[in-house]
Amino acid sequence: MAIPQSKVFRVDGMSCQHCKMAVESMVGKLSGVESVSVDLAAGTVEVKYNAEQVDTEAIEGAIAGAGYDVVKDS
Ligand SMILES: [Cu+2]
Repeated sequence: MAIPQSKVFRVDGMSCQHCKMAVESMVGKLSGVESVSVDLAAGTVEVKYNAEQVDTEAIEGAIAGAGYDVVKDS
């Protein structure tokens, strides 16, 4: 049994409920993603996922596919 991982992504461009829904549905479609939680005020997306099924690159790709920019750390 895999332990779910959790990661908070910083995402630019999310400004309303529509953005929130778009990101949550795109990321939520990935198999291995257990939950997606968008915080519009903070500009963050918290994702819980099974690292055996999906990786952060795929999650970032889904966020980008929804039309938003993932802000890279460092
Ligand atoms: Cu919007």
